[in-house]
This record gives sequence, structure tokens and C-alpha cells, in this order.
Amino acid sequence: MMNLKTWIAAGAALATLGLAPAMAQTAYKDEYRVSTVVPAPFPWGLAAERWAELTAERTDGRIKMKIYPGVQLVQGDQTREFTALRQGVIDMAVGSTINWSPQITELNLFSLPFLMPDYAALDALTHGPVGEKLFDIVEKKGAIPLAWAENGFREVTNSKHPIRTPADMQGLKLRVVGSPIYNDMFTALGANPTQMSWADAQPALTTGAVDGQENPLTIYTVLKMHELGQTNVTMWGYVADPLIFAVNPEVFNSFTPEDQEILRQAAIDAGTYGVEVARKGLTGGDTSLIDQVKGYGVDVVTLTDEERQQFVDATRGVYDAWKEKIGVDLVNEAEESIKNR
Ligand code: X2X
Repeated sequence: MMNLKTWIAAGAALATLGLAPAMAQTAYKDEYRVSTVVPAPFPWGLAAERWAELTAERTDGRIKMKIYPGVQLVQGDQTREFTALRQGVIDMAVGSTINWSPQITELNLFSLPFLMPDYAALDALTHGPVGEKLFDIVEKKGAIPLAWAENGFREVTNSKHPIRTPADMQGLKLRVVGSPIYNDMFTALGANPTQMSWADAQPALTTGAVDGQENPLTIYTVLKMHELGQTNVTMWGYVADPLIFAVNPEVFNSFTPEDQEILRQAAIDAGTYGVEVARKGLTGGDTSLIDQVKGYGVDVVTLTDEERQQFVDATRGVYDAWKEKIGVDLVNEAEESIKNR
């Protein structure tokens, strides 16, 4: 623990050795506050925990991180997480691109309907030139991005009936995240979207105030949404939200270069693990998570190409309008990366 006394003692010891650092490192905090929306055992929370564990271990406890799930450091308002990170109200975060997109328009890229047909497409973006560009943008906006993890492909669920075509969405009251493109998409599909935070979404599902929602299947299973009446799931994979590990710049610069690298590598390793758990049972011939949901008596709809195309067509106008807002060059590059994946 670097309290003031030991810090002075350390400084004195260095001075005695003639090693007084030219650029004095700021004292480390006793604890760094890491924001997430959901805790373990959601893959998102597991990734954040792994980051904290690896960092503590590899820095011999110099950097201690505590996870604050439920975006509690911003009173549950996930759309304000990035601003709080930038301002230092939050030291670090593992945040969804959706939740940071109100401040960083380009992150809406991952919310373009049906841009990414599969996991390889998602990887082609996050681990290609587009991902690098997005990290540059995040840094310019005021946080140091270190690595990617994953919330996942977002599937639509509801308590009323199976959804196979946009016609099935007519009049369904669906909770969507507080990012405007989601309102646009579900309005275009004929649904009745209602924007609310994740904190408000859970009681809304429990009481039946909304008919449905969209989130990765791992969120569905950990929350046991089938017990909340969400007995219809449509695997349409229309968007996916990656997660970004990021640090407030002042906090990052207070670390020694060695510790900065340790923190970065720990994020990369935690990200690899996070992606693995986020995809478990959903990919690579392993459909065990989908089978688990079916085992609850849930109607899991997989779309035919024709059915899927109806959703693509219905949201094409939203895609085109948001392509302009995100930046035509960036979206073109993303489309190209996906084509060549
Ligand atoms: O609010 C959501 O739906 C969630 C948990 O997926 C995000 O934070 C984007």
C-alpha cells in the first residue's frame, strides 16, 4: 500500500541512491474504480474481473482494481459512462460500444443493421484497420483504449409470439438501449420501441411493462429471461456490441511505462478470455447455449435467408442514414474488411 509515508520513504531512498526520478510518478491510488454494466457471471463481468485479477497479480498488487457493476458510478445511466471516464469520475471501464456511442458517433458502426453477418466479420472489424481507427478516435475523445472484448450478437426476445418477419413486430413494445439508432431501427420495423437503461429494463421485463427486448443470449440465460415470460427468441444477429477496455488518461499517465504495459497486456488477455466465454455454446459447431434455451421450452426461431432479407430491406433506410452520420469512408472500409474476411 503506497500511503504518503511509504511514498516519502521511497522517494528518500531513491534520493539517497542518487536516483531521484526526473519525472516524478504520481502516487498510485489504493484502488481503481472499474465501471461495467453487468457483473459476473455475465461474460462482460467475467472479462472485467479477469482484467483486475491479472493486473493485480502481474503488478504484485501495485494496481488494485475494484469492479463497480450496474454503472453505479453514474447512477445507472450507461449513456454517461464514457463522459465520466473521460472526466475521471471513473478510473477505468469495460464499456459497450453502444453505451459510448452518444459521445463517439463512430461507435454506432457496430449497430448498423446486418452489417456483420458472423463472428468473423466482427473480428475483421475489431482486429483490423477499422478497429485501429476506432481506438484512435476513442483516444482523441479522451480515454486510452487497451483491448476489445464482447457482449455479443443481440437477439430479439418477446413474451407474445414468434418473430419471423417484420410483420410480427407490429405493435410490439420493445425495450431498447438509450442510443438513437435503436429507436430508428425498431420504428422502421413497425415495433413500438421504448428506450430505457438496463437498470430500468429488468423491472420492466419482470412486470410486463414491455413485451420484449434485445440482448445477447448470454444476458438472456444468466438473467433467466424465460422465467420473465420471454419465451420467444429470434436468432437474427442484426448487430453485435463489442466491449472496450479503457482507462482515464491521467490515471494511465500516472503509471510507470512498465505498469502501463502490464495493464494493457492484462486487458488483451482478459479480452481473449471474455470473447471466448461470450461465444461459448453459440459458435464453432457448439450450439449448447441455444440448446439450453430450447430446453426451457422456449421457441427459438432461426430465420431462413428470405425471412432475414425482409429485415435487411426494412432497415436499409436506417443503415443508409446512419452511414452518413458515422462517416461514409469508415463504413466503406468496414464493408471492405468484412468482404475480405
Ligand atoms: O443495456 C443493455 O442492453 C446492455 C446490458 O446490453 C448494454 O449495456 C448495452
